[in-house]
Amino acid sequence: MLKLYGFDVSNYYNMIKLALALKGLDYEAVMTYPHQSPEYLDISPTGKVPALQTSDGVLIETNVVLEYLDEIAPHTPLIFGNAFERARIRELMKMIELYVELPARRCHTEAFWGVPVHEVTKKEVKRALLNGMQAVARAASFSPYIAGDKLSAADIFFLYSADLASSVAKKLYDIDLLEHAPGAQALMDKLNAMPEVQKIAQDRKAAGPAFAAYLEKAFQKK
Ligand SMILES: N[C@@H](CCC(=O)N[C@@H](CS)C(=O)NCC(=O)O)C(=O)O
Repeated sequence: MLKLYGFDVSNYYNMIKLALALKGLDYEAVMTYPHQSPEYLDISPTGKVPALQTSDGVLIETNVVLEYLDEIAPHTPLIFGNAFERARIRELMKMIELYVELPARRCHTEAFWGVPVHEVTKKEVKRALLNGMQAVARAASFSPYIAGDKLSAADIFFLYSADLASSVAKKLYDIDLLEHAPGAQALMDKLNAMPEVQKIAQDRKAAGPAFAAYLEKAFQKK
C-alpha cells in the first residue's frame, strides 16, 4: 500500500491528500514533521514532506508525486488533454509554485508564527506576489477551473498555494491578493466547497495545536 509521510497542516502534503482522495486511492498516512534525522533522510533526501512510499521506492516533490499518481490511477486524470493541454496544466502548476507559493513562503514565519522577517525580504515578497498572481491570472482561464472546464492538478496547486499566499498578503500588506486574478475567488470558493477539500480542512484544523506546539519548541531551540 502507498504510504504518505507528512502532516495535516502542510499545504504540499494536502495537495497529495486531495489527489489521493479524488482518485479513491488507499494509503497509510505516516504523521511526520520535516526533519533532518538520518532515519528520515533515508526516506526523503531533503528531509521535507510530503514523501510517498510506493512499492518501487520513495518519491518526493509534490508535482512529481501528482504526475506519478496520475499514471498509476489514470481513471480520474488530473493532467489531461493533448500534449499541449497537458503542458499548459504543468505550466500553471510550475508558475503557481515558483511565483506564488515560494515567494509567500519566505514570509511564513512572520505571517503565521510571529517570527519577524527582514523589511527588505518583505518588500521583495510583496512585489513578487503581486507580479506572480497577475502572471497566473494571465495564463489561467478560470472557466471555472484554472485550466478550463475540468479540475486539474493546477487547481490543486492553486488551492493550497493561493490560500497561504493570500493570508501572507493580507497580514503583511493588507492586500487582497485574489483581487489581482479575476475569477480566482470564485474558483477558491468552488474548490473549498468540495467534500474532499472540506475533510482535509477539518484534518488541518485538528492538527493545528500540535503543530503550533512543535513550532514553539523548534523556535525555542534556535
Ligand atoms: N518542493 C517541495 C516542497 C515541500 C515543502 O516545502 N514542504 C514543507 C512543509 S509544507 C517542508 O517540508 N518544509 C521543511 C523544510 O523546508 O525544511 C515539494 O514540492 O514537495
